[in-house]
Formats: sequence, structure tokens, C-alpha cells
Amino acid sequence: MCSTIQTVSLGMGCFWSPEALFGHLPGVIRTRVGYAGGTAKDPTYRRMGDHSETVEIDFSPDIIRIEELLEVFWEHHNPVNINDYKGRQYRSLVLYRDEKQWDAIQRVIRQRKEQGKGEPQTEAAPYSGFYLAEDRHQKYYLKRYPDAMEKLSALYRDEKELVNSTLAARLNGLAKGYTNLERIRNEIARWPASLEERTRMIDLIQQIRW
Ligand code: MHO
Repeated sequence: MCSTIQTVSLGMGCFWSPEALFGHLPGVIRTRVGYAGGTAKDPTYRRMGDHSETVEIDFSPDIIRIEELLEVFWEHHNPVNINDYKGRQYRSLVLYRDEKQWDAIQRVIRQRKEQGKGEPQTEAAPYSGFYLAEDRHQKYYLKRYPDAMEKLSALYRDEKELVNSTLAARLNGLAKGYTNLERIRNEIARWPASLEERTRMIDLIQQIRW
């Protein structure tokens, strides 16, 4: 138990949905979206250069393994080379952090091939930096619910802390329809926080008008 938190970055098209998709999974601790995989300095949404839209995922390998994240990744996009469309913006991309992650990528690809799922044209490259996207892109679906954002603001010091929270990751998944309140409530009950904090979170999310 308690192995250290790992991080992986994935590109699979417009980053709004992947953030909600991975954010809803128990074991995922934090998500954020940004630009990575290229060489251009200080990319922005308007000037992304050779970077791709990516979601960066912090996860606890005790609860969810990288292999499971990779299965979700390949099941939820068409990993073809779409280099011609908008440059590398929507590239299928995995940025791995170490040799173990690289091995896991190869293992999952091999298994999927054996299952007849074909070979993904995903680019796998060593992580070499990540540029956080603009605030408006972080937790994009959750931000479509102003009442949720307002109620959540009572729990966090500022919006940055709010959007970086595990709770925001889950609720962003909920806003996109990947999970439901019941599952989130049950999960919070198992989080390593004080009873008071957990009760506060659960009370608060019950009051949100979706
Ligand atoms: N369909 C979306 C994609 C945005 S995503 C951050 C749009 O063009 O508005 O690439």
C-alpha cells in the first residue's frame, strides 16, 4: 500500500472530454489539461506550435494501474494518425515517465493486438515537459455549472486549488455524464480525510443544482 503517486500524460483529441473521462475514475487524484509533446516554447491555445492537447493524470497505482488507464485511453478514441488535421493538435499521444510505464504501454498494445483490436498509431515518447492550458480549459464541463463552482468555492482557498482537487476531477466527470453522485459519495466516504472534511464535502455536493 501507499506507493507513490504516478503521473502520465495522454493526448487523444480535444482535451476537454479526456479530462472528464479520467477524472471520474477512482484512483485518479488530479487531472489538468495542457500542451505537450512538442518543442515550441510557451504554447497557448491559439499558438500551440507542434504541441498536442493533452491531459495530465496523477494517479495512485494502488487503486488504479497504468494498464487500466491505457485501456480506457485506447477504448475512448480512434488512435489513427491525424497529423494532417490541425498539425499535431489532436495527435494520439502517450508521454511516459519511466521505463516501467514504457513496458506497460508495450504490454497493453501487445494484448490489444492479440485481441484483434489492431495496432494504434499512437506516438509514445518520453515526457519532456507540460505547459498548463488557460484557466477556461481546466475542468471545462464542471465550469458549465456555475452553481457547482460557487458551492465548491466554499471548500477551497481559491479557484486554482478548487480545479486541482480530486473532488473537482470527479464532478467534472459527473458534469460530462461519466459517473453519478451516488458513486462519488460512496468514494468520498473512503478518502483519507477527516470525518469532518468528508461530511462537509458530501453535504455540499448534495446541494448542487445540476
Ligand atoms: N470542438 C472544440 C474543440 C476545442 S478543444 C479545446 C472547439 O473547436 O471549440 O480543442
